[in-house]
Amino acid sequence: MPFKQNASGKWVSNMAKPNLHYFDVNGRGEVPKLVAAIGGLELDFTEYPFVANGASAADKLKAGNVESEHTKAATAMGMNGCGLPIVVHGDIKVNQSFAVTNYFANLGPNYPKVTPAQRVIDDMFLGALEDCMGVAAGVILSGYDGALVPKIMGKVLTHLTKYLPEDGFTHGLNTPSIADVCCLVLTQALIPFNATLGEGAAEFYAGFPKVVAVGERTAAFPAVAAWLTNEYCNLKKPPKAARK
Ligand SMILES: N[C@@H](CCC(=O)N[C@@H](CS)C(=O)NCC(=O)O)C(=O)O
Repeated sequence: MPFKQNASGKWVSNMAKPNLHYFDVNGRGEVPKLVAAIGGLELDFTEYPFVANGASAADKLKAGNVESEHTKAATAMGMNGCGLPIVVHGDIKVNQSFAVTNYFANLGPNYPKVTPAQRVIDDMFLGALEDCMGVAAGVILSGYDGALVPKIMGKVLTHLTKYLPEDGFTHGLNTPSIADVCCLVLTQALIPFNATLGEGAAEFYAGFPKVVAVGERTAAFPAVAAWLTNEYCNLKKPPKAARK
């Protein structure tokens, strides 16, 4: 049995660390990494140079197949055609960032226990992040109009603000959860959000103080603050090839 439940009902795995396959930039891989850091779940990392042929499934189909390190690796592990993140853990091999994020939340010994009401809010934040990701990544990868980024982000952050507290984390727990991690990524990630908001980023974010504050509190949480200095944390980094 690769999993058993500990005394507090948390599922514990007796397999080696999950191996997270992702690019050398922030993107759909950073939320699962932050969630693992909060939960104290150790990961192995396989990192690929950032190469993509579009932001959405439709854009990728239109652009045609791309052969790169990550597509070759995906094919070699029986995951042909799957975008990253991919996680390999014993016999488990899955893609899709939502699945990977929730898997790490479930496995992390220190990840907070959330109620169904808190969990559905966390999932909503993941969906909101995905809506912004699709548009902002499309500006970088598929030639979308950059003016769409403040529009979608304005709409999404206005909505998310309704769920955010004046102090502390979204669910009032003493540990951040996925919703708080999404606030951090939406406000502090270089690729694609700050890069596509460009010079207007500071002025834009000033309009969403609650989201910024939750992001800042999440960044200051000790396990997150430590993770932000890890070599595999790409939250604020350009692709490796563009680093000095
Ligand atoms: N719905 C998928 C989308 C995955 C996806 O498009 N990932 C991007 C990086 S964030 C990617 O791997 N692009 C290159 C490719 O699809 O080959 C998810 O949420 O994981």
